[in-house]
Amino acid sequence: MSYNCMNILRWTEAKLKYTYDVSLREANAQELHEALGEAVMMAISDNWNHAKHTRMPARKAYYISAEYLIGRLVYSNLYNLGILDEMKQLFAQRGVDLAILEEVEDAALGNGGLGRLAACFLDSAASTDIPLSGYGLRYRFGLFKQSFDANGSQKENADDWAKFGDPWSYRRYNHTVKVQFPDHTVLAVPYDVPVIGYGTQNIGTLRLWQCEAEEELDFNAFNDQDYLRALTQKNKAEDITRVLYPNDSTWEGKRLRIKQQYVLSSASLQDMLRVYKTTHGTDMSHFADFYCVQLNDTHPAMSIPELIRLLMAEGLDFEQSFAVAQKTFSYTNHTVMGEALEKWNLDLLRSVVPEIVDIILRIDEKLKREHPELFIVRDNTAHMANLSVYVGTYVNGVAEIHSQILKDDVFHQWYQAFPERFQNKTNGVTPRRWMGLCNPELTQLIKYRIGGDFLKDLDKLNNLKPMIDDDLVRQFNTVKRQKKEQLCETIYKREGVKLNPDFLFDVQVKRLHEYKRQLLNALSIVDIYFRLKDGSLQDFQPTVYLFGAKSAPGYARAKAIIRYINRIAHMINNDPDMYDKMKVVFVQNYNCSYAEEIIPAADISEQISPAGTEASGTGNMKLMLNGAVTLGTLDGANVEIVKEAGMENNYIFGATVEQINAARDSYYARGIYDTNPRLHRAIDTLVDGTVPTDDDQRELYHALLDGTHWHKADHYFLLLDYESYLEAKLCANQDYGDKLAFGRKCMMNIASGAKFSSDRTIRQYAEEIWHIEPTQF
Ligand code: 26Q
Repeated sequence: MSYNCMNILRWTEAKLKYTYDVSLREANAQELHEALGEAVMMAISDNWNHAKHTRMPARKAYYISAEYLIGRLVYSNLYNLGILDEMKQLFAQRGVDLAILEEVEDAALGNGGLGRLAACFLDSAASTDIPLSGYGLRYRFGLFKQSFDANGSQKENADDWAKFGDPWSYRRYNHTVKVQFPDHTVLAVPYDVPVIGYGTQNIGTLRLWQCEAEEELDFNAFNDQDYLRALTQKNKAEDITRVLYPNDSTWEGKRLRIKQQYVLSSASLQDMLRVYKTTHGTDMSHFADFYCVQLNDTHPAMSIPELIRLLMAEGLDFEQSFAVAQKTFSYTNHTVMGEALEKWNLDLLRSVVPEIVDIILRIDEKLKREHPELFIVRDNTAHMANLSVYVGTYVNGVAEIHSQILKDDVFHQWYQAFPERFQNKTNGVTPRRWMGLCNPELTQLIKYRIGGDFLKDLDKLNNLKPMIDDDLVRQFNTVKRQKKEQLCETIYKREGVKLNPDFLFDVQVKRLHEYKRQLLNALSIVDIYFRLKDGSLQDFQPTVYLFGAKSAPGYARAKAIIRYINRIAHMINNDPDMYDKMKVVFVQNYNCSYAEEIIPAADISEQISPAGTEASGTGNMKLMLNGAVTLGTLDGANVEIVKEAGMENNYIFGATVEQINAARDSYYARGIYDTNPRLHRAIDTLVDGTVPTDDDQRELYHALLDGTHWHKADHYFLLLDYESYLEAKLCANQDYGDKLAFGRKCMMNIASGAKFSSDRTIRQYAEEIWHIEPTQF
């Protein structure tokens, strides 16, 4: 069946008429979004129902994740249905520009990489007919909206993403489940979001739980006191899914966070058990033959004791339940940094989920009987990663180097006990959103050369390699220039900064964190600036340095780095000597939709974490696929990117994991500062008044050079890598002078990007972890 665009248009018009009494032309963005969304939901309903109710495959996989960073759905849904262009045309014929929907909020139910990965996986599973459903939480407020004040400081605003309605989900009250806490019971109400595959009839489901109070407000039955108590209960329930925690990579042991995690775990498993019973009866011992669950980090790890609890309530004993759980779950780790691994104080945990604690203790006893050298509970603390390795079939890292570090380091003892459990699944990104949708110009160019639909089979990109000649490179450069012009327009509109699309675009977009070393990038820019001013740097290709990043609201150092970069930008952008040489811009509210505009315009992709800290990175893949060269360390997926695309087509610098480990104890940051006058001068701008300074910037300065009571100086080795970074950065800048040679490197990256499709990743999960096959409906 193909979709009838005229019908969708008519339904949209009808909905606008009866709900808002407006015509297509009169409708504002929100009204149009709701009406068009509803019309598309009608159009897909047959296929969606069909996909849900057709005979169950032998085994289905479920992805449980506390985050899904799905972004704006309207364009990607039309795109995956194959009707975006036709719908644009139909609307245009009626005087409506579908670009008006760019005003619609992103659904940012995630922080960064981990949440976006979950969204890419669902897209890939649907597009390759792999039977995978998602479970998550429907936060009322997604990741905060960011703006900068006159000081250059980050300000956070609530992201009430569904305040104008959410046409992309159906509330399924009939599948509501109850979740028990010692002092109250809450309802978890599911909202189902269709996951529309590309080039297939298949439509998957993302089921998001929203917490509500159990008792309906009955105005007649209540006296004043009961009424107020009922309202308190209502708030208490709704509080649980009110807000997404805005931390990324740092762990915070908050009570409400336990509740969120338990609701996600319990509601999802109750839902699976309900369906199991309707199809397979009451003998629960075969549960794992039909269900397997992937845990997206340890955020949903309470699912493990919760399944055991539910199975025991159905009559299985502990050992039987344990065996089923072990066959059901696998766990993906997304970080090597100790401070990010979840560990809960047992008393706190017991006060919120007492039965879960009892089961964790039983699991821990069993473990210690079998392996006295290992532990889940130690010092009255439950280590959720250890629980997930023990009661799971497989554990995987998200890039080769990361998976190796898990075996050598983070889970070394576990690896010795259970070597067969450890796997790697290198991350990927969906080429539909990250090429087709965000870069139709490049997609068109590639399609013209290699024919067929490479977005369904990214391996076809390899066919480009022998075709990369001057002609193709020129066409690529023309596309890149177009994407820069488009981005310049957006940035002028949103940030008020005029950029020149003839400049080199050097881009670092990702969450703000010390380990990602945005400060290293900034210091190098200051150094280059001074060198341009004093004339010691010649032949410099004019460059835009672009940053996009949100900081966790309570992360003072990260916020100081944002402020510092904004102040640097202000100084440089207002220096007339720099007009034809460089611009620095830190865009506000970097999110999925902004990424879709920035990434296609980038020439250089900054991936500069110290080796051994970034688990994978996925922005690096998106930038590669859009023809940016990587300026990066041998960390995360960068290692595999340059293995595919060639060292000679990228700019690799800095210490390797081994060198970093060797430097760890002997390293003396101040020694480098004292002997490198240029770096010295750049670092001094944190405190010497070159740009407005403040206490937090001074603290950054001391953290770099003197350390603190818990960290040695320069914990993330900025000074260690500085010279080699600057050299690589200037080399890339020089190379940009030869547009054909540089464009060829970019094209080599695109042509080598096949591995980084999440279609490949999800196929490997299906084959090597879940042991399931694609199923046509
Ligand atoms: C935990 C407890 C309390 C509050 C917040 C959190 C929390 C939330 C989100 C901890 C971590 C995250 C997100 C982590 C994340 O995004 N990791 C990234 O995952 C990507 C996908 O695998 C990798 O590519 C990145 O390297 C990794 O940093």
